[in-house]
Amino acid sequence: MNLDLVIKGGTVATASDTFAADVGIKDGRIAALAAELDGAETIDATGKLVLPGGIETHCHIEQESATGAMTSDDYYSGSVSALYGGNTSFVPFAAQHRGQSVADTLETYHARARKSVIDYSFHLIITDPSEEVLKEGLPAAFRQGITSFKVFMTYDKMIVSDEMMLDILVTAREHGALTMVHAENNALIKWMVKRLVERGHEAAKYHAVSHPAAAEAEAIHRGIRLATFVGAPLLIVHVSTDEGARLVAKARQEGHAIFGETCPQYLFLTHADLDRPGAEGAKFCCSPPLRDGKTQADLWRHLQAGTFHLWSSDHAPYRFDETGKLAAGPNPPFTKIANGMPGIAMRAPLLMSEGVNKGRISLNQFVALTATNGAKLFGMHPKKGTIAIGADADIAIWDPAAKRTITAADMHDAMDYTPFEGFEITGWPETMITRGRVALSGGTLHAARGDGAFVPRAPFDFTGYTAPPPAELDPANGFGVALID
Ligand code: DUC
Ligand code: ZN
Ligand code: ZN
Repeated sequence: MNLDLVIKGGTVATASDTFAADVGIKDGRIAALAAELDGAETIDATGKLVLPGGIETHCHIEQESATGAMTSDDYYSGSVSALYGGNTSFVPFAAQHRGQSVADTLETYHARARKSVIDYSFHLIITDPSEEVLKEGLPAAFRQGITSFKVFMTYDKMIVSDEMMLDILVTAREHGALTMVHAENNALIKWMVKRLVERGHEAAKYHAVSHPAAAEAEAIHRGIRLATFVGAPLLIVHVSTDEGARLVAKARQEGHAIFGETCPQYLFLTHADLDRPGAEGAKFCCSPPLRDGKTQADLWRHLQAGTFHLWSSDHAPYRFDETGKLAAGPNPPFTKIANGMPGIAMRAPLLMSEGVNKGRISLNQFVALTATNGAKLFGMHPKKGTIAIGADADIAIWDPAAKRTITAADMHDAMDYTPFEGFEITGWPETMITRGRVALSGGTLHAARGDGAFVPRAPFDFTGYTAPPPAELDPANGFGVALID
């Protein structure tokens, strides 16, 4: 076979196996795995790790936030930053404004995404589940390969009621889509905010106080009960508490298709960062908020135990200036600070350094959390997310021993800060290959604007989730009527 490119002498790892092999690439796909291969071009990977390229499945790119602020990263800078951080695909959000059709929403984001240097898809954020959206918009999106939807249980501009959420879950279930949820109790947060503001507590650190763990736990519990009632799969994004994680683990143990995601900020930062001098705390405002040291340890344990399927950045980049965090002035009250922080380039390196290199998780768990699980949950596997014959040649070659002190310039995004400034880490993705092309090597970008392509995705795969549908929804029971007759 005439191979176009061979990655020679590296240690290959997938979500299940680690082995020494050369990887042969032809026409953008993995064509051979063998002890010795030759090709037209070779990359020497001696001493390096050859891993599936990361798939970032939670990031906000060229998206208006809940408060109306635009993210600093567009699809070019966001995708470049993702690539530098070891990713070969990403799935940002396409956010529907109330009153907007799904078709119009998707058209807007397709136009924005054309600049991407890596492959992409979108999760649709649904804020207005009208009859038209449920009956026509979502099914049409699904036919185009958009097989995940996100809903918010908080934020006045985004929130859906429990009733609306049930409608969305049932529609998703019917069409094989996965619903994602931002789970925090809106009323509890508003009640806390009011009390804090009345007492003059408006500094950034009170953001964490206003979003207590109870708000997350209550909403996760409710979200899971709604999803399991209608037999729909549900992914709880950015879980930040032990209680929330336990709810996810319990539901899955009971056979339900309930999944969890957590993010680096909840394991590497704490609410003490919100109390940095001056307005610096604004850089660390995200929702759910940063928690405490005990929670960090709890979340590591959940990561090790398999509670979480996904490790995502929740990259939501707002600059530390009047276009972003300081839009309400140089010393904004916490109620007027855009929620979110950047991190798409640090998601995988932080986990490699502090997870794999410190012996907390295996290399195979790393691959699962950063690439394979996302590909499977979101219908991109086996084209994406693994190293196997026939898969797209989306590969990250890591130097596991490279040492870095993190600076904002390393992020290659459109931001003016990184919350991880000064972190010392070991392990760095040094060569990136996207569909067989060297997209990044030796710190130099080779990928061009528009090299990325839209990836239509398959339906959610229910295999292995055994909980029966509730009797109330079972036609054989007359939708529950038989139970009371
Ligand atoms: N939720 C997110 O998922 N990202 C940024 C802000 C938020 O509230
Ligand atoms: Zn969210
Ligand atoms: Zn997010």
